[in-house]
Amino acid sequence: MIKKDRHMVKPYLVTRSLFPENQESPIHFLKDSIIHPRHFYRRNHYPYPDLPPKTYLLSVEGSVLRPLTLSYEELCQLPAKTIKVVLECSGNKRTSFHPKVFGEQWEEGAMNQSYWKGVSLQTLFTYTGLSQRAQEVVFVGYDYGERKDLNETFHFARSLPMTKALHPDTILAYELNGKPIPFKHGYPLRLIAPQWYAMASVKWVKKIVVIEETFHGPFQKIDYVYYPDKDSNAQSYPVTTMHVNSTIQQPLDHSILKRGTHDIQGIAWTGEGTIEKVEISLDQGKTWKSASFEQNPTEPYTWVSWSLYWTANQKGEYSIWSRASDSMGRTQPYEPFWNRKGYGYNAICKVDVKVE
Ligand SMILES: Nc1nc2c(c(=O)[nH]1)N[C@H]1C(S)=C(S)[C@@H](COP(=O)(O)O)O[C@H]1N2
Ligand SMILES: [Mo]
Repeated sequence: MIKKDRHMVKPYLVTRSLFPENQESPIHFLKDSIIHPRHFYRRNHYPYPDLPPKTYLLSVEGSVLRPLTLSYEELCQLPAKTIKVVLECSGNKRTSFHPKVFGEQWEEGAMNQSYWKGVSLQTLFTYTGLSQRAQEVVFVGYDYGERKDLNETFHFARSLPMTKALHPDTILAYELNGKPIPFKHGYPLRLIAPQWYAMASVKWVKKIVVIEETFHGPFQKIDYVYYPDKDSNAQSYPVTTMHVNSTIQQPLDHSILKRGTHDIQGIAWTGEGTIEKVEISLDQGKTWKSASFEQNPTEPYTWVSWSLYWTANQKGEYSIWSRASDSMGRTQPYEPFWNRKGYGYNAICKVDVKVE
């Protein structure tokens, strides 16, 4: 036993900033389909909030017929569902943009896949009713702080349009992988909005407000907006669903391999539809070979693990490219869609190796 422990090496998170805490998963080493919360990336705009766990009450207010306050225990009594969901930060892979973009320099590990259990908002709204003029639902987090650009204090808050809020798989979650949500990931209650980039999945939900207009909070109207132009806000539009994407987990970028057969492995995911195909190229995209899936790729909201054997008999340098396509007919592009805040990077994934 002692011998085994001495040889065991654990992965740790990779730190981007400590205050507020922003750390990513060493995604290359995380091959399980469910990632332990210990390896769950952390993305925060503000210091962690203080919570009053004993007296916690969620309020559902605004443009509803019967406003409601609910305790954690009461919420846990309502009909619930469990869904397996990929959460990906919209800044994931930001460091790959050229020219470089300001912001947390995430590599490929600002993402996670886990089981979340909770109550559909749709179910919650059957208790409150909705006014006919209801347009969006705002989720306000307990965390707050000053924004550098506005000299003003805000809570982290985001809205969803009614259609997304009422989708049966948009849930107010209270469990992560069968246990109460760990504090850093949103205890006691967290919104889970599958298919959208993870800024939509508000942690530490304090209140839910139904509004009759569009929400103008800074995390909606300034951040999490695609600005295609470097110097102006022309043609900007909000960040919503995840782009079709893939990451090569093995071999590692710039690693040195022996001659022989290697198992190229990775994951692929998308924000609409499901993954249909992952292709690998070893000749800069001239020819592509289909990788095989390790599980049924038609499960919604999840990533699929894929692999392909590759035999390298000759010494030399190789570039391994992966390209995923989804059932909506979308394929990872050769060139990323550059935007000023660096969201939604999904160009073909490339890993260079040397065979000796
Ligand atoms: N209340 C609150 N919710 C939040 C955030 C936040 O800073 N505060 N960050 C968002 C962003 S941008 C991401 S990517 C995910 C990160 O979730 P995690 O820290 O559990 O990985 O939470 C989202 N929800
Ligand atoms: Mo994010």
